[in-house]
Amino acid sequence: MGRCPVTAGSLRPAGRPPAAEDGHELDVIRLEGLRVKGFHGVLESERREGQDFVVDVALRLDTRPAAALDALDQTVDYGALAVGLADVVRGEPVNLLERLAQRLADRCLAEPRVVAVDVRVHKPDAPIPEDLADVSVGIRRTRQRPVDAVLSLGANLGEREATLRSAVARLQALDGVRITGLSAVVETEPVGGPDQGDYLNAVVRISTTLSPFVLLTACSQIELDHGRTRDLRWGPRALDIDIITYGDLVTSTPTLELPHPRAAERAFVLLPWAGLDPAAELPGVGRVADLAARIPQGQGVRPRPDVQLGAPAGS
Ligand code: PH2
Ligand code: MG
Ligand code: MG
Repeated sequence: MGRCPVTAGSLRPAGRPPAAEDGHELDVIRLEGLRVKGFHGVLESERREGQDFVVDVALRLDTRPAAALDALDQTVDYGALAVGLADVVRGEPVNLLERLAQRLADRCLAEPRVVAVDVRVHKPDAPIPEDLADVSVGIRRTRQRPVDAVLSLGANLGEREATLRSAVARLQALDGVRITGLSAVVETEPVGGPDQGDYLNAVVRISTTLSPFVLLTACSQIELDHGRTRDLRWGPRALDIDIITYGDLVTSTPTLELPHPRAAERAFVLLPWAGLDPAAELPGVGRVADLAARIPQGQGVRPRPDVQLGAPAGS
């Protein structure tokens, strides 16, 4: 590359490279300097005229089966992958190199033998008013095992039913999120906060490869897109999406506490959740069905069988 490469993006984590199941250090297949015209960028001129993007990828995998059998179907066909990566660059324009790099990493990890990948995307002709040889973003991604997470949805302003339905559709559309269960919808009296209208509440089970923080950010964005404003704690809201559990993770940070600290007392979470998943556990607390059974007389929670959020679980 040029004289003065400037690299933005994640630093390579220190430590050992990923290993095969037997602990053998993984092998690498590199594709370098794949140059493709695309229309990505924040500037209108970049979207209109396009420019070259240059992609390097390093695929981590165990090549021993391919070596032993001398068989292409035991490894990654790098010719086919190069075409797939070029299609990503030629495809739907995005604003940021970060997002393009993520899409390229996703394409690499769609190859079943690839365990991890380093992607670097260069924009050598970036419209920058300085003599800059290159700019690039590098990311490392490792195949993630999906984790089951449970979300609580609530709305008590505006078209509550339409809002919940639209929120479910937006969750389903997120890359890295698959909805695996939808509870019945309940109408509930407000718990805490000022005098306000009743809520519609439901619980959604997902399988996700997103980290808890990325999931939280995505949920907050969906709230904002449905007119959520942050004024009063426990005040009325167009849409609230809370992460109740993320696998069996127990953690407490300034922005996220898991499991949700008040889930164990909230009838509007426990009752729909227990209906969806009678065997579910609140990590570190106990069985959801047992917690739900302790709620006296349903505590302000009424079934709303007339409100359906989508296709039933499992379909
Ligand atoms: N959410 C709150 C506070 N109070 N009450 C009901 N019934 N349903 C809710 O979703 C709810 C609440 C804070 O998020
Ligand atoms: Mg809440
Ligand atoms: Mg919330």
